[in-house]
Amino acid sequence: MAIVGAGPAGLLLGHLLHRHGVEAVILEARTREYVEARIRAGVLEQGSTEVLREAGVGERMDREGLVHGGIYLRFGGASHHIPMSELTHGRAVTIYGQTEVVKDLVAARVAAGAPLHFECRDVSVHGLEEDEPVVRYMHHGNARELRCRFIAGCDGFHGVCRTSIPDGVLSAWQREYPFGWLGILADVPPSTDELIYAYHERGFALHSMRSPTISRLYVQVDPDDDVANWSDDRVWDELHTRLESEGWSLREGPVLEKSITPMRSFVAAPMRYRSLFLAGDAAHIVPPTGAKGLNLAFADVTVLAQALIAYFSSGSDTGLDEYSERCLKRVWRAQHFSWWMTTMLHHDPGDDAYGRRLQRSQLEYVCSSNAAATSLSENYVGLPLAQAIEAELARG
Ligand code: RFL
Ligand code: PHB
Repeated sequence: MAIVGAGPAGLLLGHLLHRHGVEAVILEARTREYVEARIRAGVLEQGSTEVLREAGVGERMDREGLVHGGIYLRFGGASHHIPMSELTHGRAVTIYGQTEVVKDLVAARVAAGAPLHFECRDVSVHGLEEDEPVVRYMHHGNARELRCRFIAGCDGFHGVCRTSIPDGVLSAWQREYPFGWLGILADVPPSTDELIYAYHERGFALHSMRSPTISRLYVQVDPDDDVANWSDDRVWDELHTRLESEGWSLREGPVLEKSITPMRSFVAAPMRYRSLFLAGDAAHIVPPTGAKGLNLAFADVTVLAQALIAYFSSGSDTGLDEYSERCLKRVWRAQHFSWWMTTMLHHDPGDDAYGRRLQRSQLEYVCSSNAAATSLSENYVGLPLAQAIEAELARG
């Protein structure tokens, strides 16, 4: 196998395959330091934690991760708790940074002595219609060629794999949102025990965290805005205003990182073209409001690893043939949930007063109806991954 990209998808796929004796080479464009420091997701669904634990890479996550059984929705100056664990038979999410997941997976691969090459330049994929496709790349000034049975395109939204598929094969669906998120990492203990998602007339805000001493906070901004326009003081002012609630206050601290992310929804299907499989952000993107991107990447590669292991051990290609369809069911559920959370919680500058009243009504409904809160909760904590796959397999 050739795996393009050492993000969460490529690294977990490589790890799962290695444990079952399937050889793979992982090729990554960036340096190890860059990949390990890239601040992104923070919320792991229970299914994702189970996959990491079962694969023997959950030890630090179990020690350092923060298990959360709920979230707060904050609007109209009041906070409403959604008791997700109570509503989902005890399921929960774990707060553990993507940086940490990536560090753990890189360390496991290095310890196993399995091939993982950083700083690969000019990666290109060829012969996708053949049974022996080829990946060409430059490594430390040398031209290299890797022949393999399959290629896994785990190279993210801007990677080369998806765009190497011939025109006319893929269908794509997408939506751009008229806002982005400005995120900060702050050296200050979180001012909350669980995440706060805030709806405010000035725009959305989120109080998340990385550890008992590090907070992660976001404010909705214009997608074309420049971080240079956002002094630390201005960010804190907005956070105070948007997160405000009676009897609660926000602790400030030194800002360690600050960046703006645009928001989009995107799906390309099918997720396979002959000898090439797409997984994670290479095939689909969700706005981060539902905390689903990393979890979807893990779900994809869990399904793909099972199918590849079956293929290499018994020659069965049923799992490979069904890969795309199986993943897309979960992908579209996450697409809808992420879109729904995003449109419920953000201030759309193009929306009118009527639209804002609908948002308020929806928020009040979610916070007052057990049925509506349960729907949010089961989507947020995620479908049990192993169970969902077993059920699919049993269904044939
Ligand atoms: P990645 O992480 O983008 O990794 C792709 C890797 O491929 C490399 N690459 C190449 N390598 C070789 N040759 C090429 N030509 C290459 N082109 C690219 C890249 O350098 C990179 O190392 O994709 P992957 O593995 O599919 O993982 C997806 C996740 O990273 C992403 O979905 C999440 O971060 C999304 N996300 C969240 N997901 C969650 O589940 N929960 C969250 O709480 C959450 N919060 C977030 C997020 C994403 C955010 N941003 C910045 C978009 C919060 C934010 C702010
Ligand atoms: C994060 O901690 O970075 C985070 C948490 C929840 C989200 C998105 C991002 O919905």
